[in-house]
Amino acid sequence: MSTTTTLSRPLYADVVDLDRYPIHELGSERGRALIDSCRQELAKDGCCTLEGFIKPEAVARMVALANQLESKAWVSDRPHNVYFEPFDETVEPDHPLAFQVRSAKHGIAYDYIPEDAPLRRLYESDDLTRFIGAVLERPVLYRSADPLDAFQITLFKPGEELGWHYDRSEFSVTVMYQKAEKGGDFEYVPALRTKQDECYDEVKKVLHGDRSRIKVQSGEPGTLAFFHGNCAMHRVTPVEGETPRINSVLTYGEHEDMRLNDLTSELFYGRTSPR
Ligand SMILES: O=C(O)CCC(=O)C(=O)O
Ligand SMILES: [Fe+2]
Repeated sequence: MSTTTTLSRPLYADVVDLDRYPIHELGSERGRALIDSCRQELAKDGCCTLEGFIKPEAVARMVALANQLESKAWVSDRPHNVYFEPFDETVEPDHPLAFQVRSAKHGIAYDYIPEDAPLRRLYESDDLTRFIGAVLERPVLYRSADPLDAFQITLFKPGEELGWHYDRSEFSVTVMYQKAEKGGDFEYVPALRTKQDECYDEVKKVLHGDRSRIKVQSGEPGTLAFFHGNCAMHRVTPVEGETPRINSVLTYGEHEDMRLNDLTSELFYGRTSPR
């Protein structure tokens, strides 16, 4: 009889390539090496991309699910500034506080996504939360408590895009399921602002077409990406061609009760409470 402990198979073993990304054994040598390399990439580029994190079969199931749920998606299309704050009419029109960008997307809320959906099972596992927390060097990290936004699926149909913006949350985690034929690139400018300085002149340059500090990531299907969305201004370029870009944003916070405010919830989901 074997005396070694038999570890139970994680509930998301069919979702993550655990040979390459052992998030179920973070304390092991391979687990620690994974965390180290993610931290280094994040510090160097302001973004860390883990290609092939999600297994192809799970990706295919998420694409099928997104197509199946498309009629439930909330379609939003509106102008905003990069801070998601009311336009400031007292400054010049090309000032970042007044400058208009556009975001248009199809958002499928958390409460439409079945409990057994591959990525929902992964999102709800404590192993993933622990892994994200370890990379971000957070002693405590919680999944968002928002019933609509904590985990969702977004389709960017032809012509849709996400304008330049900063996220309200400090960092973001995305998972790509399907790329557009053209466009739909994730573009970001690492550390464009700091907690102390909005760096308006630098922001203005990017808004007016300066590409010298922009990094581009096309995101192959199955990629999980981390980025500091609160300091790195970012956008999704307009989708061209027939194929929608499909992905999810996984939302975390340092407080147990993190939720969207009603205004943002209305904007992205057309409601503020679950069905
Ligand atoms: O879809 C992406 O790649 C980024 C999404 C994003 O920036 C957001 O939802 O705030
Ligand atoms: Fe964002």
